[in-house]
Amino acid sequence: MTTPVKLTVSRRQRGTPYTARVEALGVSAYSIVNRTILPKGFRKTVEEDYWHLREHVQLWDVGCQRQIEVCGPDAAKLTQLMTPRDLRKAKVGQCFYAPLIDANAGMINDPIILKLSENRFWLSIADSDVALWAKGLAQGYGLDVAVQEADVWPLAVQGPKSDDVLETIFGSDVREIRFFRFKWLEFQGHPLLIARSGYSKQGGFELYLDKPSLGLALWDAIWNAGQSFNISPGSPNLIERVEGGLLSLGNEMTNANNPLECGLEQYCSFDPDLHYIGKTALERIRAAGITQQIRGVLFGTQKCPPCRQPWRISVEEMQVGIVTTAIWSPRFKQNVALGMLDRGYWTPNHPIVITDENGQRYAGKVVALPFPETAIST
Ligand code: THG
Repeated sequence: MTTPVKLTVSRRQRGTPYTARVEALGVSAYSIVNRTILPKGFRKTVEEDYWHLREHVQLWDVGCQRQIEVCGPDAAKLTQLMTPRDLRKAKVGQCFYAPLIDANAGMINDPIILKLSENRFWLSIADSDVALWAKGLAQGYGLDVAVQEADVWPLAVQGPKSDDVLETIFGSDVREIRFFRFKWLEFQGHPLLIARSGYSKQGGFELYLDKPSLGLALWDAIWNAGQSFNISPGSPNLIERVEGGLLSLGNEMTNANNPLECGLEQYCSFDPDLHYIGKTALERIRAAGITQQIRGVLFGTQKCPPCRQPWRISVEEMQVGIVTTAIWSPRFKQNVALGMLDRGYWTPNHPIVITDENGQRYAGKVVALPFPETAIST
């Protein structure tokens, strides 16, 4: 084992408008995403947070989900060039989970795209520099468009009591927001974009604050409204995310992977009339057939360590894949994981062996994503 070291945080690792509250509530660790700090835990264990998120409501500082704003007469054209998802029928007020790919069909990012108007989009990005890619494309294609990282700071309210909490502040309008749609509702006289979305499967909202000076007031309003609903400060929960099959760029997938391997084929259009960067490469990959794909993995009856480097998956001592994220699930009473499985071994229930970074071996099996409830052993 290596000695634990501290990671020094300077101005290059940005805080958010909510950082003062997050620290007052006792944040215990940060990760860094898009050069912005992301709270990773508070005073509870990841398992306590998991149960709490499934039953109550949590407030997450997800300001690291930066918004790349694409604005101007060619905004729709540039946004469509970057993704295989067909946005031609997109309506203002809709959100789209969408892979972004390069000319080789390698994953660049997997943002939620928000259509703000016919000429204005936000790409709510995962951890890679989409602004530079978009600016380069705009320049190279000679597009009439402005690309910038917007001064917008998402805050997530997640969990089954999210509607109750936000109704206290925004009224019943908030309940009417449909999944992956957004509305502008007023906060202290300022229009605030509220979407029904978030990095959990427990329901909830994301509030895209475009006026950072209102950050602490917004946090406090939600925190105070949440008191009668047992609100806690929180962060994307690893157990919940793995069980829900939500992917993390840089962990489950990198630029070396294509969206078909990542199980994102439902977000890839091959319509002959649609044009996007990487389409020829993606068509070729599809025609040849992919050789690996993301799956769930259930393994072991003892808690595994955190997965910091990909772990080997084998069948009869032959490597057939890797585990990229793994954690003990108190509900499945086994470790749950995400990984890439080779073709021929990716069928649910296929028995496999996982070897962790300490050399510990576990018996396991492949499962479909999201993790089926029927896999819970009684
Ligand atoms: N919210 C916002 N921005 C983000 C994330 C987020 N940017 C970074 C990161 N998360 C992007 N990754 C994901 C992954 C999955 C989903 C959203 C963002 C997600 N998926 C739904 C699911 O799998 O059930 C499907 C959505 C759909 O069907 O369109 O929600 O969390 N703002």
